[in-house]
Amino acid sequence: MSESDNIREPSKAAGGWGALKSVGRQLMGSGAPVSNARTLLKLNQADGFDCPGCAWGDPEHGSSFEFCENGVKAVAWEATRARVTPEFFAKHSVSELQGWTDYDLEHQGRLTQPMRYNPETDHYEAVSWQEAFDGIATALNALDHPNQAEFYTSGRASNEAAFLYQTFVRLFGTNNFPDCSNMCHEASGVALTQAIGIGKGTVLLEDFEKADLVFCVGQNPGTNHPRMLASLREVVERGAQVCVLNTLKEKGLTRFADPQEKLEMIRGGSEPTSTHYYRPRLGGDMAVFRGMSKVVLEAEDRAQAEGRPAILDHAFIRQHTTGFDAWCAMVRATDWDHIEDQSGLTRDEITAAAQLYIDAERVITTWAMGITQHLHSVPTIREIASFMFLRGNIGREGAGLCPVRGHSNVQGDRTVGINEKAPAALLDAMEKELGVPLPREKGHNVAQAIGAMLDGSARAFFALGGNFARAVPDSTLVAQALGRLDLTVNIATKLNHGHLMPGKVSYVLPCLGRTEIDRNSRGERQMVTVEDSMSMVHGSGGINLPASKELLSEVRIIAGVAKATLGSEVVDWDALGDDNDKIRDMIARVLPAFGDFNKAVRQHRGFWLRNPASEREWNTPSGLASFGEEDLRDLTEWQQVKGQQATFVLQTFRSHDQYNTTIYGMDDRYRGVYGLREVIFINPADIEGIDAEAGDLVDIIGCHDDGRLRACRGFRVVPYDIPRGCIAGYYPEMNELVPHQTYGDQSFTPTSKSVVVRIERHQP
Ligand SMILES: Nc1nc2c(c(=O)[nH]1)N[C@H]1C(S)=C(S)[C@@H](COP(=O)(O)OP(=O)(O)OC[C@H]3O[C@@H](n4cnc5c(=O)[nH]c(N)nc54)[C@H](O)[C@@H]3O)O[C@H]1N2
Ligand SMILES: Nc1nc2c(c(=O)[nH]1)N[C@H]1C(S)=C(S)[C@@H](COP(=O)(O)OP(=O)(O)OC[C@H]3O[C@@H](n4cnc5c(=O)[nH]c(N)nc54)[C@H](O)[C@@H]3O)O[C@H]1N2
Ligand SMILES: [Mo]
Repeated sequence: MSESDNIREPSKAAGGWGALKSVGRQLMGSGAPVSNARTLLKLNQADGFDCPGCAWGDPEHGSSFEFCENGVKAVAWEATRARVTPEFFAKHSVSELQGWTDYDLEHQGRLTQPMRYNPETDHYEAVSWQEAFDGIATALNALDHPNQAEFYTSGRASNEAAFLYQTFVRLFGTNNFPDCSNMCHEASGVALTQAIGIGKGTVLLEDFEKADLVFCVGQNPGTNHPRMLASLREVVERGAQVCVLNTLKEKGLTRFADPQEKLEMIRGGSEPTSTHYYRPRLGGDMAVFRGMSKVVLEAEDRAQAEGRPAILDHAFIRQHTTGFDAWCAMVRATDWDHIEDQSGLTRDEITAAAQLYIDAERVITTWAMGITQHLHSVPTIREIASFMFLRGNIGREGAGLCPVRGHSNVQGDRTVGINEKAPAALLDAMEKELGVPLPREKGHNVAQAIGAMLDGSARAFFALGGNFARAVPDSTLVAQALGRLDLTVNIATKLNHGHLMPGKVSYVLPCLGRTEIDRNSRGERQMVTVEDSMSMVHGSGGINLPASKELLSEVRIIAGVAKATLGSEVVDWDALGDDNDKIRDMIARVLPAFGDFNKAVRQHRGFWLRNPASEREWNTPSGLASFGEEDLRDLTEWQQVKGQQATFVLQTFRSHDQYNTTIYGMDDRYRGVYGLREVIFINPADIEGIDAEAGDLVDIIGCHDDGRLRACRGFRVVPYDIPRGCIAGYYPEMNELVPHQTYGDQSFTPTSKSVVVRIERHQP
């Protein structure tokens, strides 16, 4: 394919016929088009299954079916006809499979049987479930200490699976819970807990219908939360404002043609999804919010001097917050040069954005990875919260904070105890429920688990879903460390690179997916539950026949491993593994917020988990919402490594055809890239600066100074409307460049959106 085939005009709007065409292709490509079309009708329905795509909420009064192009991809991906059987593993050795791409591995289809690695033949071989459970138990019990094991969770796991898993792991004796959330919204959890006493957002989907202004910051909903576009579009249609802060001009944040709107599709029309669009530099958002707060404070001064009504919500600030004076002094002392330099926006731009805020009664701020994957993500989110406190934009209709979660149940997993530093209240309640003491010392997050694997203190890795080896920074280094462990276990639906670095003893345990019917030993259908970004908990029950007769639910697999490892004296694993209602009863005893869980979840559309901050009740040490305490930093030193020519700051993000490490296809339609993932997006002026031309191949070299050579070679230069000095490329390929030693302060999240690199001429 020539270079002009790879790089073309991007689509004019997100959604539209391009999305429908893609849906058709996905359904046909799955090998089961008809049954998958039927499957889609049950997506996000009260009696169907929760979309495994993202964690955006479902509308309260949604009667028509709710899905999006990328939800379809997620479903077709799981409901494929292709199978990875024992014969497949007999044919391909692990060393051979290591050379395959992520795309090729996952396109082999669904895993069908439990497999054990045979180091003598270098092949995975089929085993019975009981052999697998016993083998894992023996290896776990042979460790010198439970803390030598790392228990990873990916955010697709249901509440029931996650709760049972943390019960098992804590009884086994460790709090080592590295979690995909550590690489994702951890900073939101940390910062919001400090600011408002709960690590979750405070808005409901209905609030978007009432907001006068939505700030949409550092996220790309057109690809990653497509159903959110409908909400943004509705805000704009109502005459309210959507102000985007994004380093790139993302298609979905400009226009959206809703494939579910028949007339619009026929007319080929589309509607705007934003009214204002500003492009800060990577990591510049704290400066933007600081600048906007400065404008608001100055406007308040003028209003006071002129005897006009106040702009600040003084009553809210007085009654509900602490730290206002100190924070104000800091904001006033920050000068405009510093703000402009750090934000990459001009004072005029920031003033115009702040004026929108001053003019709006009800404001929502949403954000995702563009905010959370930086060194200073926690202070940035504190700054966002402080800005919102100024006019009391929290805990009332149409206003609030909305971190838009990634994996469909990543928020729920945390709620039910996947937490390496679980609150004492949860551990107390678990001890009361189980009647035995549990470990209290903090466990490992992802960064610490990687450290323990690299220094040899970790000996076992167990994954409830996900693709740890590819999702983490320095992925090759970490994959090699996985291969040195005594035990690796992966519960998974599809084969990925994380399974191909087997430890001495290694198992791959295939599980049912969310779209599949799960029956217990009495033949009763089981459902699971999930929690979305708006803290709504709902049920999810599959409708397709399982991909293989051998598959077990995640819950039953966890129960099997737990029983073999710990015995059944404290917990009747067989009973819990066989009846999700029993797990839910246990969750409700440990976490009273779930109320009469089994009853509530069977109501139409589930129920809302109470969020005190959304009712202006602050579970912070002071009992008040807390203004930020950090001053604006100077990113320059961090972002420019001294003595190195032409350094750039790289963000690693998602293309339109991927789900994290799962690559559905090679196109990124909204950005005009086709058939290729090895690209870098770069400002045309910077292309000249590195003496290259559009379409050239270049090498991108990491600048982190620890003696390790980090390189992505032969990437194609794509001119793009992106601030100078900032470049962008795709994760997971570029995880080779992300150093595992640099992570966010307090969040420990890899700095995947600010990787310092230089660009060199390609050396074949
Ligand atoms: N189809 C699909 N859906 C998904 C996923 C998927 O891979 N595919 N992943 C799921 C998961 S786990 C997650 S966490 C979410 C991720 O959802 P997003 O956060 O939307 O994910 P990214 O692709 O990383 O996009 C980051 C966005 O932030 C912008 N950005 C980057 N750095 C900065 C910055 O410093 N400032 C500002 N203002 N903007 C910045 C980028 O230009 C980009 O638009 O999506 C979830 N949904
Ligand atoms: N450089 C860089 N790195 C990043 C990011 C980034 O933006 N840039 N984003 C980070 C983020 S936000 C996240 S959330 C992580 C994601 O990290 P992970 O959650 O670990 O990765 P996924 O790619 O979502 O996992 C895909 C695998 O999950 C398994 N799977 C799918 N469905 C199921 C199921 O129902 N049950 C089970 N048991 N397994 C299933 C399949 O085997 C599939 O191969 O990556 C992080 N890494
Ligand atoms: Mo995520």
